[in-house]
Amino acid sequence: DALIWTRRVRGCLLGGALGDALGAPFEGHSTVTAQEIQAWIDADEPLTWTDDTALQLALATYLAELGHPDDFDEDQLALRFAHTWDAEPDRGYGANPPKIFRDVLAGSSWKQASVSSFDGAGSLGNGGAMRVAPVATLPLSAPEIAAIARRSAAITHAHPQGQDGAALVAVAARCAFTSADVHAQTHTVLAQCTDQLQTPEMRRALDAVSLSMRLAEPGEVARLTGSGIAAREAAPAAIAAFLRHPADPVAAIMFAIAMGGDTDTVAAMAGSLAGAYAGENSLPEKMLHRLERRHHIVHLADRLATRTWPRRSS
Ligand code: F2R
Ligand code: MG
Ligand code: MG
Ligand code: MG
Repeated sequence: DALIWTRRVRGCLLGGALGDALGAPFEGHSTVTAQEIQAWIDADEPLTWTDDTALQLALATYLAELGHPDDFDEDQLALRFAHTWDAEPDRGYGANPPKIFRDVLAGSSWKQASVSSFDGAGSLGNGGAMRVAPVATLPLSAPEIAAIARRSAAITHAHPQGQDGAALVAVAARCAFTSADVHAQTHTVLAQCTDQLQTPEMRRALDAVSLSMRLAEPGEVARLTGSGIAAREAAPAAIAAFLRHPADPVAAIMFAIAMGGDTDTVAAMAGSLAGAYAGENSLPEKMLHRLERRHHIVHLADRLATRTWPRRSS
């Protein structure tokens, strides 16, 4: 019902922010020990999030204000992203998005800047995927969610892999929001995701997730999926962490951080997915009380949940 829906939307936004903030100190480390992670989990310091959450909240705010999914407009979203970056440019953004945001604030089109980046290849980084989970709250079918996810990513990520990463995480989040039992439905979740992918690279990356399901160690899983800044590594790594601990966001986040690599981003996506599945009540209060702007995130989640309820079921 509507209350459960609200708890899931809160869980998604809070879980993403927690994963980002918990993973941030380890970003770029090739190995992270269980003791290092546990010490940081048990610490008392504030949990400060990065660009991943700043843009995820910007997207959630945009969707909460959207009249109807058909009104989705990349120009408006690009402007919101650009203002979000401009207000706090030191959140640890990737190399390329700020170049696009600068152009947008100067009145130029995001499209030209996005398409011409990386010598015309477009970005295949994970920035489109890391912010996309709120798209899955829209009361739409999986193909429709994937299409909006791609459009939200294209503003900064013109490369097909960058957009496929966003489609993958959004469809996985839709499964998380709607599945009754992810443990029993792992293969269904992966199949629904695969159906919405367009690049052979991302399909292969998702095959690696299937293969990795028999592995217990985060390092072993990361050797199969990768866990780096490319969307084709980070998005599947996050799905792998989520599928291991769908009902326990903190465990999914810890697994993601232990994979090493782009730890804030993989943990943010894993936290969003597990939070969407397990809901707000699965997040420990002792961690939430450390989280930056926690009450703002809850308030935003409530606005988004109201806007997106009732969901269409199929
Ligand atoms: N920027 C960071 N982290 C780097 C800071 C280092 C860290 N402090 C450390 O400890 O080492 N984090 C945030 O950025 C990532 C998301 O990036 P996004 O938004 O996708 O940016 P960008 O610039 O588009 O892509 C990221 C990098 O990927 C490589 N790349 C992308 N497309 C490429 C292409 N077509 N060819 C070659 N390389 C490509 C480039 O190196 C880009 O800079 C998240 O981790 C977020 O947390
Ligand atoms: Mg970051
Ligand atoms: Mg327009
Ligand atoms: Mg990162």
